[in-house]
Amino acid sequence: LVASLEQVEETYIMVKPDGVQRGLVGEIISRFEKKGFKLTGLKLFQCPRDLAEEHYKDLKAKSFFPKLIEYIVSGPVVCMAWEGVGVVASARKLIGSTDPLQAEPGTIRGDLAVQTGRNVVHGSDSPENGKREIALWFKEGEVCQWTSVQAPWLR
Ligand code: RTP
Repeated sequence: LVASLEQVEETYIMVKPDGVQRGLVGEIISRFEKKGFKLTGLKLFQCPRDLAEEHYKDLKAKSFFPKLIEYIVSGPVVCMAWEGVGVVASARKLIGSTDPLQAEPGTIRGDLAVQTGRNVVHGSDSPENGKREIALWFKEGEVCQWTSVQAPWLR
């Protein structure tokens, strides 16, 4: 199987507080499961302010940064680690554009969101950030490696 030789990556996906409040957790998890990726970490978590600031540190200079931090700490989030061939870019495609009005129908944001400041989900933008963010949001032992018997069919 050719694709099995390609790079298995990991990415950090997070249902933001609006996604939890609106009852979209199952719907969002389902999209990544159905695509064929492997869930390796999952928890409901009230994010402390310092962690939100560390996660979004590259956006510190942006005018929307304070509002973004308020949003992320406003209620529990669902933290997820997903593994798979090309999962980082593929997850970004499944999620859709940052501005939900620009996101294509069929994507999570295109189907389920309206505002950039309430765009229901986060996904890492590179394999390096995937690793960095999983290490930031999960403690040792919370990410679980397991063998999927479906994997040979999916890769
Ligand atoms: P994310 O990191 O959450 O997956 O989002 P992204 O890569 O699509 O977008 P990014 O530019 O990294 O922005 C991070 C999050 O900040 C909020 N945002 N608000 N103009 C605004 O009010 C504005 N711009 C960005 C969004 O929640 C965005 O997802």
